[in-house]
Amino acid sequence: MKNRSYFRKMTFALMAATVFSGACQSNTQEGDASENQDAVAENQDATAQDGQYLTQPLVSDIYTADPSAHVFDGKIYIYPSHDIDAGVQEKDDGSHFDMRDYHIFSMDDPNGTITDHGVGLDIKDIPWAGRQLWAPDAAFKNGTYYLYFPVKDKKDVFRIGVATSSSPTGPFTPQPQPIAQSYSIDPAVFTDTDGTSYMYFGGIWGGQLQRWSSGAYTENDEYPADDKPALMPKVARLSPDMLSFSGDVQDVQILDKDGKHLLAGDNERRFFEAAWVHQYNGKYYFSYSTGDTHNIAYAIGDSPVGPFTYQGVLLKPVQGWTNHHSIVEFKGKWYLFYHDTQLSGKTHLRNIKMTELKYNPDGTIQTITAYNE
Ligand code: FUB
Repeated sequence: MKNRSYFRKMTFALMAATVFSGACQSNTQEGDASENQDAVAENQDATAQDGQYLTQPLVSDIYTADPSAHVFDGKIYIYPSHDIDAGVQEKDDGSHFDMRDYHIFSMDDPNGTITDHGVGLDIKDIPWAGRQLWAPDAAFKNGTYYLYFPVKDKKDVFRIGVATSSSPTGPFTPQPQPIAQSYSIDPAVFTDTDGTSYMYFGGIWGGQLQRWSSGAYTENDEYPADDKPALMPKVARLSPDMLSFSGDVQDVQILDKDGKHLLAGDNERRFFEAAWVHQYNGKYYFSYSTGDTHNIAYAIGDSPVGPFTYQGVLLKPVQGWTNHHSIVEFKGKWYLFYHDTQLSGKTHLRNIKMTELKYNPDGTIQTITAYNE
């Protein structure tokens, strides 16, 4: 499965992990800022010499990943996964990503400090949840904040749930059941200029999307042949109360410049997981991870439900197996949030980061190289 070895920088990773373990004691609301800053500063010393990393971790007292960033009320809020070492053996189905809660973070300014608001949702409070609380997203509508999350149910099938709060930092109260007709992982919610909200979701391999090809769940993995269209991410319109789908689940079509579907064997470009949608200059940008080829790629369309035409890579592979991002505008600049494994050197113990994202005059995105092997 791993065509990029995450052990390749083990010496460096061990050095970073040593720094991390010294900073690991604080896991409380607001954290211990001075301890955090010391750990990050030491990491910066360790990395500045060879310029291996474009940016430094935003959080260094817990492991964080899959950052979904939003601007609510003039502040940046970040909704990441909270990686833990649960002692589960690494497997291709991602069982070792055995996360159990979400911390929520905020920043007043991209160059300022980051605040940990503590646990916003815990798996033990989700009545239908089994295991593996994966990449979440958030939205705001009609005075309520919504946290969308994928988790395996008690039959070990990924579903997507929603929880609500009157505050962007929670605590969030989950609905008693998963969203009807939802499945697989990595929900991302985009609200269009007309106020309509859409959820994008799906992920292959450990994300189980390949088990829904017939429309119903099957334990068998059913992948298309390499010369057939790749499995497509999904999109559904959300109901006005943001708690259910108001229309059918549809495929998100990602086409090449000749209007043909990307093929299942086109691992460098086809969808794997981690969908995100944003709007720029009237166009809709659908970005995603190519998984086993580790890129964040993007495609552009004229409608929030596609089709989208593939454009290229916006973030090259980072250290670690997974690559997962979000894109947000704040005070006239655009930012990419992403993660890598700088602090731990381990696939399932990641740390979130951010950097500025820039567009070319034609609307294409300048490719970011955040890690030099
Ligand atoms: O964090 C668990 C999973 O790893 C996410 O859901 C995927 O997008 C990948 O980042």
